[in-house]
Amino acid sequence: ELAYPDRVNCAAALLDGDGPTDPGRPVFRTPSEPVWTYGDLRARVDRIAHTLTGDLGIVPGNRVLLRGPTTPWLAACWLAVLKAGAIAVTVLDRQRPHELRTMCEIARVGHALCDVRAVDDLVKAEAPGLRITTYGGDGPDDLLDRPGPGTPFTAVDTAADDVALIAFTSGTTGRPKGCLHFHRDVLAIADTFSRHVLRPVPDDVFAGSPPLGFTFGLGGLVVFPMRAGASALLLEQAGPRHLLPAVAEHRVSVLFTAPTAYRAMLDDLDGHDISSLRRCVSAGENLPAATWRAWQERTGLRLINGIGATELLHIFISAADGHIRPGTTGVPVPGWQARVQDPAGAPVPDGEPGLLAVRGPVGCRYLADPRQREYVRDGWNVTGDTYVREPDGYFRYVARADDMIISAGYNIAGPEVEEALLRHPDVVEAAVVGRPDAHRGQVVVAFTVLREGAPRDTEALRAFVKAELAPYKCPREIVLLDALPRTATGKLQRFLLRAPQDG
Ligand code: 3SK
Repeated sequence: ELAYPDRVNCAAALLDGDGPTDPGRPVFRTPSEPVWTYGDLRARVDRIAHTLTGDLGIVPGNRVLLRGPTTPWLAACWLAVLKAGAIAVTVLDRQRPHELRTMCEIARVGHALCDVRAVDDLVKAEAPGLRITTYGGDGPDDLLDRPGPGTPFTAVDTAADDVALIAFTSGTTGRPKGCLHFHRDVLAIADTFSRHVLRPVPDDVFAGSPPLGFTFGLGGLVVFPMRAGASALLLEQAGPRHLLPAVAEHRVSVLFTAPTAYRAMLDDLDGHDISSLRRCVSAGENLPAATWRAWQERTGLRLINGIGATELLHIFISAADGHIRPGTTGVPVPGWQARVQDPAGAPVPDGEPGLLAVRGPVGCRYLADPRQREYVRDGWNVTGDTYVREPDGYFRYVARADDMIISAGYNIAGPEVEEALLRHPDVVEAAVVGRPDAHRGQVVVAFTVLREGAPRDTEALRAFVKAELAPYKCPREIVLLDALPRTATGKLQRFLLRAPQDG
């Protein structure tokens, strides 16, 4: 049971911990700037909080949009907004003007703090009534150049269930949904997944690819390290090519990224000293067992698989160390419960596929959106994933519920076919969808990205899959692409692949 006081401000709790962390300890590192210590961070957060509540007139409950690349300043703005009792509305710096405008409308955002390098699209969004303040520029109006009183800022006395954060999820299609999260939720993700699975220590250095506008990154790069008095390396460029040198140079010990990036890094491991790594978290998408095994063979490290959701803030099923079972996601993280149920909400027997339903310290609360009724049913959060629960309580991913393919009466899980393709040494990425077909209902079509220089022989690929899977699961067609379509958070957009291809 997690118990928080009735009144808690999560930013103050992260900044000060159970007693202030030694002010000289590092909190944020970057490839170029001097290290930020906890003392630096506290002083900078307080200065920003004074400006927010002074010059900018922000009062508790105001919604403040935050936008910019992953930098310590973005993290400091996020903490200052929360410390001032306002609500941080996090967006990705890849989001475009029309998406930003929609999110500002949904969240009724009045102010924005924006990295000066990311301001053009926000201005173009023309969100009604939005006041934008930039940071990181050099004009007198820049957020960081305003003189402050130089005194500590007393955190606003928020209730544990006051809203701290609005995080947007667009899923893989559709109008974005704003998810409300409380001050206590921010602490709960650290006190469940991070505490029990990562078990961080103050000397850990966290790093990874998810941006701070995605709660995967916010948790992994700000909340988890700070809750443990540890530090994080914040990278503006965090693609697979950048991660390995960064791990080596900054002695990163806890890494967060997606399965595709682990696969890409496998080709590039030689010449990089990654001996500092002790935990590697893979989430955001299904982790194929072949990727798990290849990573273990090459690095000796056991990937920590996890399923999380913006609706639930972070990861709720995973497994640690010796409990990891390749090919499964794991077990409910302590504090969480999970089950597999049918569309009417009745539990299905172990070993049979059904809808994943979870409940725990964080729940889905969409902001004014009727889709709330689909996601939360009888107190369970129904995530939209098809899962099987094994008899000993491990949860195995099957597919996104709306991605099951039904072909000539057979139920086919696209990820199983994708995993078979990924076992081929030339395949870097694979996505499998059902395409409408007059005779069979749907036929299986695969899209793959091949290693550079590999022969573009789709018949050989089909023969390879045929040797791996029952014939009815084999793709009728294999299409070669340079890249797969993905959302700003890196999730595959299968719906784009289902449409008939041009040419
Ligand atoms: O996969 C996701 O969507 C996710 C969302 C929030 C936090 C963590 C994860 C993996």
